[in-house]
Amino acid sequence: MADPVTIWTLDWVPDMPRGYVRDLRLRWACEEAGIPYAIRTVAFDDRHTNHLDRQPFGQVPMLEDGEVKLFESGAGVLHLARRSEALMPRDPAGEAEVIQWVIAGLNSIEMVTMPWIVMGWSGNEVPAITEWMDTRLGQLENVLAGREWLVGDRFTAADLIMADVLRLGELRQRGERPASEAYVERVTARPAFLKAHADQLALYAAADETREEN
Ligand SMILES: N[C@@H](CCC(=O)N[C@@H](CS)C(=O)NCC(=O)O)C(=O)O
Repeated sequence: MADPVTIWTLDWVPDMPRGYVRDLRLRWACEEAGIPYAIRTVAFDDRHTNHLDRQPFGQVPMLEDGEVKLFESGAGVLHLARRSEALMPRDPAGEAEVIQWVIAGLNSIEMVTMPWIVMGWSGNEVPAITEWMDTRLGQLENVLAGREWLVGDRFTAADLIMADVLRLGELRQRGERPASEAYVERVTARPAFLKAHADQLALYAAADETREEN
């Protein structure tokens, strides 16, 4: 049996981020890899100050694996991928490509999509941000039109991160990108994703009841 890890998340969140809190990436990776994990929480209400020693931005998730203590979901997923071939091939070229695409998902795609999404919440459109995102998603669509998976011929941590970035409803409703849509459908149909997603929703449904009692 693989050594268990601890995934830290928030003890409660409002409806909106449920199913999207990034501890899901770590849960999903553990489910894919067969790594046992425990969930622990920090309080939502004073999240910006109650765990700064472990996450300097007052966010989640964090991952603990023995002496390894990490923040940043991408770092956590890559750490888990080093533990399991289910997430990352062992040949140097395949491993390097997974790292490359994980970073592309976070630093070339999510780095552009998140400002666009936050801009939408604020209602103040900045056309340059929209154009930047449309271009970037169009480029990714061209990549995904030619392949089923980002690295080699199977699912890896690169797909976990990329599909998690792309699955936001706001992005999927903007423009026509059939290959990206099919990719998100395919990757998020995996049993490991469905379990991680359902478990996160269950955590917050249970937290609602405790919160109402207090
Ligand atoms: N780059 C960070 C982003 C972490 C992040 O945005 N966490 C959100 C939950 S998904 C959070 O903690 N939000 C609470 C807040 O910022 O107040 C990562 O990937 O771990």
